[in-house]
Amino acid sequence: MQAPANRVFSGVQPTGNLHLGNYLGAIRHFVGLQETHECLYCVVDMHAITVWQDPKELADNTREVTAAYIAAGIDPEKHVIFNQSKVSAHAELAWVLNCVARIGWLNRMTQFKEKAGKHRENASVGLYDYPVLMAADILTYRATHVPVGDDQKQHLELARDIAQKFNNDFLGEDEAFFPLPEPLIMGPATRVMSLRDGTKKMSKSDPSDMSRITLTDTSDEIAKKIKKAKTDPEPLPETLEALKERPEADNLVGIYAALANMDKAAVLAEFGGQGFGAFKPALADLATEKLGPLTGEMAKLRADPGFLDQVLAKGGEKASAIADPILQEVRRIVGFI
Ligand code: AQP
Repeated sequence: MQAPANRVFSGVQPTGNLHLGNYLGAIRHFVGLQETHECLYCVVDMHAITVWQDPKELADNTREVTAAYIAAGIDPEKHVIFNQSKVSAHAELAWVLNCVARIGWLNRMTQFKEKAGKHRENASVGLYDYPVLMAADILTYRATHVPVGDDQKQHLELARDIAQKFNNDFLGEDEAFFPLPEPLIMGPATRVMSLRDGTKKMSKSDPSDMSRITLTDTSDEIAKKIKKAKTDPEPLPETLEALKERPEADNLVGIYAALANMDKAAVLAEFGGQGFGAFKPALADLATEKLGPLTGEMAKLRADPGFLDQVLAKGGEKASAIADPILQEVRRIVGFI
């Protein structure tokens, strides 16, 4: 069975509060890859339920991520947009890979430690097993490239280890059924930080709505959040070295750079030496200009849930058509009759 040369897979969880980090770290890059790769973009609803979700909200949030994909510029006709639970191959391969992955490997996953926190004994088994399902998502399509934010790097390394061990265990050193998927971590905003704390990742589950810019915020809300964003009293530095010492300033400069398609050095060349009183309004204007059309288009798409459901249904069929023969081959390799 011929392996694909350029197949992209990635996903976003439908857990609400889709934010600027999800957009700049992931979704925006999904769009560009359509020119050069065959792309599958998934709404990972099975990942979402590793933490309890209200069923009605899960369905709404699934449509919200679908709308964000399309509004950002992903073409569901040329590529594949679908939700994970439509394609049973993900769950089936996850079981096989559960038997390949080692407990010691999962015990090292920092995201589980952060999310389970002090209540580890009470976390779902699914939350612990999340990275194996993620490996299955990618390998179900024998995807070669995975665009993600920086926080997913460790999970991608685990997916590569699992693919390698499957190949070695069943086929020997010289044969590779699964490609080792390459992470694509791109641009100046690979880890957008909270607007309230420059040492914490911007995240959907932060209790403070002021910590994130969401993809449904109005221009007034965006301006207010940027105005209130935590900063230090110094003017912006002139050099990247000096910027590194100042997490909140670094974060806002990174966001500006990503939105303006510049690098951070170019932003400092323009704003270095100026105070936040000048920089924050410029950032708010830029964010409104760039996010406004996306937010508007998302709202239009959200008003037509029937259309979004149709996109997901069609995408599910296309994804299954790719996954089914690969799963058939996995069954044969493993010895299932
Ligand atoms: N702050 C971020 N900066 C850059 N990229 C980010 N991503 C998430 N947060 C940032 C990237 O967005 C994609 C989808 O993420 P996800 O929804 O599947 O899961 P997540 O990483 O758990 O997202 P959140 O928002 O941080 O949710 P909670 O609050 O539940 O932990 C991924 O490519 C991710 O790297």
